[in-house]
Amino acid sequence: LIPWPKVDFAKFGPIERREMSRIKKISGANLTRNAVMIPAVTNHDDADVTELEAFRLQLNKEHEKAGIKVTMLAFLIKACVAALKKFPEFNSSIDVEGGGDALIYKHYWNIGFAADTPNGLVVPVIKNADQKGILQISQETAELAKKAREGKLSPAEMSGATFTISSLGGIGGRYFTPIINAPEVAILGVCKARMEPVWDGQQFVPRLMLPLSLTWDHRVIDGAAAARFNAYLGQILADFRRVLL
Ligand code: CAO
Repeated sequence: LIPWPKVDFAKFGPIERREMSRIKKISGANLTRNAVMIPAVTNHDDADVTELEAFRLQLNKEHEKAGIKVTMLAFLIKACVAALKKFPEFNSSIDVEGGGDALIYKHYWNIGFAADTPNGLVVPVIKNADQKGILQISQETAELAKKAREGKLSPAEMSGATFTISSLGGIGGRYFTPIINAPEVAILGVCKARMEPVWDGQQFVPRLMLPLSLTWDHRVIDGAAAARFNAYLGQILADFRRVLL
């Protein structure tokens, strides 16, 4: 690589130097390694979450008194667990210590989720998400996100993920290309759902469409599998009864 450009910024105007947070220094090094070393590709897709969002709002009314807020993120975690079970290579890691010629399939489903904090990005983990319901996952993600913002997450609460979700849904945007959190082999980026005219075969109907961006490690996964993973995720988010099939 050619050397990084050296510029005397002060020559062009006033400047100020600020040290990066500890989290940014650590995550920066990890992100650089992951971006440079993983042959990553991103597939974009949309999921129809019209009925799911109506169900979520109904659940929120039902659980208002208990103070539980049911979130889209909780449904995404459950939908990803179902997709990871159907496509197990997405829940694997390359056996680097064993020479890199084998995959280690994990028979547990721990889902990390990116949490934005004043000091930088952290990834708390919902352990054994396959064994938990939507209400419990909603509560756990809220507690972990609060702890993250307060800088109180323990290393154990940030380790052991088998797959990560990065949701910018509460903020905005359409699609983005998340960086895989090694040694995981895929990550799902989610943006803000919006009402769109969708052709139902006869007419355009207003549907709430959720943008999904799946980044995957091409050493482990190929494009067809990624497209199938996204399509399956979309089917489940459109109708969770499909998890039972
Ligand atoms: N589409 C539309 N609206 C959405 C949505 C989506 N996909 N996801 C959430 N929302 C809405 C919710 O309905 C809620 O609206 P109300 O306040 O009106 O009820 C609002 O956004 C907040 O949602 P939420 O409470 O469910 O929280 P969240 O899931 O958006 O966020 C968390 C939780 C931890 C993911 C978030 O705080 C966060 O840190 N996001 C940033 C992650 C990040 O930085 N990723 C990038 C990593 S790469 O640098």
